Amino acid sequence: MRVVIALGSNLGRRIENLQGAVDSLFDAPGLTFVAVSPVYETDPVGGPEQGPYLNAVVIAESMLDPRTLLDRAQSVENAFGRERRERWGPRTLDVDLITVGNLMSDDPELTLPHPRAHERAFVLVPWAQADPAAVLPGRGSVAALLADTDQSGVRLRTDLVLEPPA
Ligand code: A4P
Ligand code: MG
Repeated sequence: MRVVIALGSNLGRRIENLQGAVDSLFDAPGLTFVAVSPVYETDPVGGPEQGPYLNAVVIAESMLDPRTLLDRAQSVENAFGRERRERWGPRTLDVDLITVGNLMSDDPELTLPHPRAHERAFVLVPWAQADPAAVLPGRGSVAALLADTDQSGVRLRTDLVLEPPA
């Protein structure tokens, strides 16, 4: 199944946190790298006053079950010093599962597709760059969703590049 993973960081050495996430996600067996998006500097959405984020999207193929993928995402967050203080608050690293194949789930522990992905330019813009034909199950093509989304808070950082996993 195709797996779409969103990465975000607005604390610490942001680009190093994102690169570390790319590397560690693929450290263990079960995930095969497909693509990584460009890096975007994005205005924070929701939550308290906080600094700008770097956001990117990674695409993989996997036969792991979704809970195993969530466990891996959360252990990568924890490895980068993520502290859960307040919802939508600043973080060294956020690793969210955006889609896992065409799976649909309304479990609060793992909602698929990610319940806010369809309206978030900081997810849709990098995703469309990594996979121009991308479709968000239940919502339609990412390109069409983007046409209805304000992208003014999302700026390409041509000076920053994420490498494929080491
Ligand atoms: N959870 C449920 N579904 C999922 C999923 N598909 N992927 C549960 C990952 N986790 C999922 O997440 C809270 C709980 O969501 C987890 O325990 C998991 O079981 P969290 O990472 O602990 O907390 P959070 O990230 O603060 O909450 P949430 O609701 O995931 O926040 P969002 O909606 O992801 O927003 N602005 C910019 N510019 N860039 C950003 O990256 N990120 C956020 C976080 C807010 N504003 C932002 C950005
Ligand atoms: Mg999260």
